[in-house]
Amino acid sequence: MARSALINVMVGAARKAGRSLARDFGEVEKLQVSLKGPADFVSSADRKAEEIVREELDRARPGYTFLGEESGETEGTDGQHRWIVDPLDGTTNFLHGIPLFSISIALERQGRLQAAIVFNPITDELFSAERGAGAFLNDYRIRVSARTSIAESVFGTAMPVTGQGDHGQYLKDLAKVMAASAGVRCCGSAALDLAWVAAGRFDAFWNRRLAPWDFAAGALLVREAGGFVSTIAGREKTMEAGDIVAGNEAIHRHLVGLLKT
Ligand code: 2AM
Ligand code: CA
Repeated sequence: MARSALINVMVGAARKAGRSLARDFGEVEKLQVSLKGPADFVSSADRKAEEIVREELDRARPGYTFLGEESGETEGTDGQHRWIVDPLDGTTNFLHGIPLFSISIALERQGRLQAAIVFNPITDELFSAERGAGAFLNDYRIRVSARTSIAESVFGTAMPVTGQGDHGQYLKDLAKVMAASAGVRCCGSAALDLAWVAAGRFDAFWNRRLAPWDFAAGALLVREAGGFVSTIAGREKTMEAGDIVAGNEAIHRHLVGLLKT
């Protein structure tokens, strides 16, 4: 597959940061993180990965605005483009030695999503999309699933944890989806969950509280794979709205209907 120069830049940044994360993940697995404790070690792995992504992107496309989970937003001189980066989505998995995490890189052009990468450096699965050019897993074109029956569908979601989100509301959502579906999976990396919707592994995904870096790349992947992305109210998804429903056309519509009521 011939990739655009832009996607090549993003892939280069994701792979370089991925090598750093994979090395650090190996240390977590071997539990050789005694000096500062695993949580400190993981946040330093996270910051290091963001620095690598930032350096690589800046070098290739100087002047673009950069929004990263670790460093916040740095306004660029370009005025047209903004990177939205989560260098380690699935931090809790990483800390626990669970090999489900990702690097998420999105590019906005004049406020619209233009290109996206979600990369799992452990499985070496690289999801990519560019506006109007489709979505890919490594070298293969991917599409959302064709299922139309909610009873046969599998859903991804991200669950709130202690001190986070509205647990009562979440349990209501979950009760509805459990009662209607073939299964609910919580993998711990929202970016990867959305990439899995794009690849047709999950039929849909929902969450009520995500930050832009958790879903920006995943949202473009789903759209370019032929799927739909909106808020729970069914409105057009914006970067500001934290809630999200993504899926193939039929299951997206069913899920919005279920969660809205
Ligand atoms: P993280 O690993 O980068 O923290 C967990 O199921 C998913 O929700 C992960 O993608 C996680 O991202 C994200 N997440 C965790 N805490 C969050 C918060 N307070 N706001 C938004 N997203 C969060
Ligand atoms: Ca995240």
